[in-house]
Amino acid sequence: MEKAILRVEGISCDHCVKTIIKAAGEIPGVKDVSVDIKGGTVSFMFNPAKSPLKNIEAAITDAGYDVKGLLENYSKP
Ligand SMILES: [Cu+2]
Repeated sequence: MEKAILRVEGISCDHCVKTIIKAAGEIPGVKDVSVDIKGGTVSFMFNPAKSPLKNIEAAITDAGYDVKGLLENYSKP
């Protein structure tokens, strides 16, 4: 598994948080999605063999949010 933290713009309320957790959480190999409203970040664990990072970024974008960059990405067994 890998851990990633994305900087995402447009997160303003609990509804946004739920939307992002649902959108990212439905992707195969993704788990432990959490959203920091104040910090504007989305963090999660994912299995890159099942779903590459770009797919997760695309799901967040499709949900209506602006992925601005990758803050952290590292292996976490
Ligand atoms: Cu909202």
